[in-house]
Amino acid sequence: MNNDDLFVCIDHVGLAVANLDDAIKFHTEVMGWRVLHRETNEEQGVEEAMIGTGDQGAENAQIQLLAPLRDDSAIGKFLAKGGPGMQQLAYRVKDLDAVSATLRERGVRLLFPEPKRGTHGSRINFAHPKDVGGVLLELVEPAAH
Ligand code: MC0
Repeated sequence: MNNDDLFVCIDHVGLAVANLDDAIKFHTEVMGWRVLHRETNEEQGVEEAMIGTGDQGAENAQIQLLAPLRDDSAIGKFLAKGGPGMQQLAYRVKDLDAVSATLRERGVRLLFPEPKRGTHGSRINFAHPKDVGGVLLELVEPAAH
């Protein structure tokens, strides 16, 4: 990573799914991935699982399965509008506050005034899809574990 790089790498790609257990079954039994982590995030209205290879550490990009806890959650609305599919691309950052300030200076709207809690205690925010080429972009600062 260069000093003036904003992003470290792709952290994960998020797929909206209607039912987490069904999606896990498909992605493990058919696609051959393994579940690396699973949690519920009440604030975001999601039940989620991170999948990858068995010996993969969190340093590699993962696939995130996102199922809605409520119809009026971000994932619930996404599913109602277009059905299951890729909902977000997530870039890893070292310093979310610094990257957020830079992006705001450059005219990119972030969806939350302050960071939220994401997977595994990470700090997250999102850039509006209309400002980044039609993709919902999540910024992730991993927790220091
Ligand atoms: C909406 N749009 C999208 C989009 N969602 N474009 C690309 N990807 C998406 N996922 C587009 C719509 O098509 C529409 O375009 C415009 O953006 C406004 O959409 P809307 O339908 O009016 O707005 P809403 O109410 O559906 O909200 C969209 C928004 C929302 C992105 C603001 O989903 C949100 O606040 N997301 C951030 C939180 C989140 O996604 N949480 C769940 C993951 P047109 O052209 O029709 O105007 S939680 C998570 O990921 C955590 C656990 C983690 O990783 O740690």
